[in-house]
Amino acid sequence: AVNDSEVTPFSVPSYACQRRSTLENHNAVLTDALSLLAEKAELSDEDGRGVAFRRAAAVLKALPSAVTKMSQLTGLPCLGEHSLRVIKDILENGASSEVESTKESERFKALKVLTGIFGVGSKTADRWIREGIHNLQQLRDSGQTLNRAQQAGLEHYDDIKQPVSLAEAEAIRGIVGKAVASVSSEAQIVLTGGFRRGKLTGHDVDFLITHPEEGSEVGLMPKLVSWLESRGLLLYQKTTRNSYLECSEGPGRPPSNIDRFERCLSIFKLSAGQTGSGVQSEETAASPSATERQWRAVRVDLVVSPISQFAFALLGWTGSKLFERELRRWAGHEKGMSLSSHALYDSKQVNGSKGSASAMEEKRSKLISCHVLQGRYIRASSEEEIFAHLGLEFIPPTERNA
Ligand code: DCP
Ligand code: MG
Repeated sequence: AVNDSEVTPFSVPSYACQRRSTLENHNAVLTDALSLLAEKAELSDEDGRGVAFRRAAAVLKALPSAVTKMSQLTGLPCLGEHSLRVIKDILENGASSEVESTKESERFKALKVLTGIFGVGSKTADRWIREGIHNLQQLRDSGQTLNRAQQAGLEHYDDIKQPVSLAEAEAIRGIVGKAVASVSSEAQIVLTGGFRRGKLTGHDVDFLITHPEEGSEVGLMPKLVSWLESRGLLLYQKTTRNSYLECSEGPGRPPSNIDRFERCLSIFKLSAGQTGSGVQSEETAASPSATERQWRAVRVDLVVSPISQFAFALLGWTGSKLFERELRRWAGHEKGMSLSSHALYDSKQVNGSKGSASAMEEKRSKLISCHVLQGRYIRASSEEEIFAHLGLEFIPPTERNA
């Protein structure tokens, strides 16, 4: 068998959404290296390069055993020159010089720390670095104006950087589930994101909420947030309303990839009693108050979807991010369709309704073509149906860890 794997090159389909990617990874050393380079690219506003490294890492994650020789990679998709150079370096020298020097780089370290603050993106972090701010203390001392999200992010930095455990996610699921049930007897809540894919830890907890009767989901979010806030469970929250029908998706224009659901980004206050364990902080010595503290801060995202879009929202919010990206690329490049977290749209069908309709009429006809009639918007009430429409074999959530 060892000989076989040395002479037989691996074979993997090109799109991540055609593959079953479990959490089992036989090439973690290689994929960690490529993921770090992806992260560096993303933090430097080089998204194309970032995606290339993410795709290369995903191909290696899908292999049935560890790569030991470059010849095994012959014919594999998505492995560009740069990724192959990194892999070769690691196989031959035990490490990649580019990865090692990135890890040591002051700029990379500063970008990681600063973007680790909730509410801080790579552009803000880059500006601060140019002003000489490289760490949290320098940021605090700088007198920079922080928005409400960034203030909360800085305040709860140590908690938020600690991974969220499955037990904590389930505890929060219990609390948010109770909140949902008390504001609406029929509303449904699902745990999405990494935990739905079977991960045991995450950087946050993602929930999708819907109501079996179309339209009855309207108003749920504010009630839910009030319920949680009145019990002191939210350290921070910002709700963005649904803007799906207001934006750019006019007739003749496919839905965009950014979703427009009503969404609440929050920092949850989770009591130790609710998970049956104390606060596990690495930095109890540095922050003595943490030893006394009986709660921790956890990032929680709440999303509300109308039932007609629920299957798309569930698929879109389950991830992984690369799996989602690959589904959309497959839809567009291989099927002439456009997939978003709201809908699947067949770009090949002709639409006659392009004209000088009033804004109101246009909005109404958009609503009809999206959600009521079978137009070029393809209906689906389950993830299975969406995969079928896309001509893909169904991949369950636990195998979407690309
Ligand atoms: N997502 C999205 N649009 C956004 C944010 C996220 O479509 N603006 C999707 C893709 C992600 C999923 O939702 O896979 C959840 O987002 P996370 O960033 O929480 O990713 P994960 O849950 O996969 O990772 P983690 O386990 O670190 O939380
Ligand atoms: Mg998540």
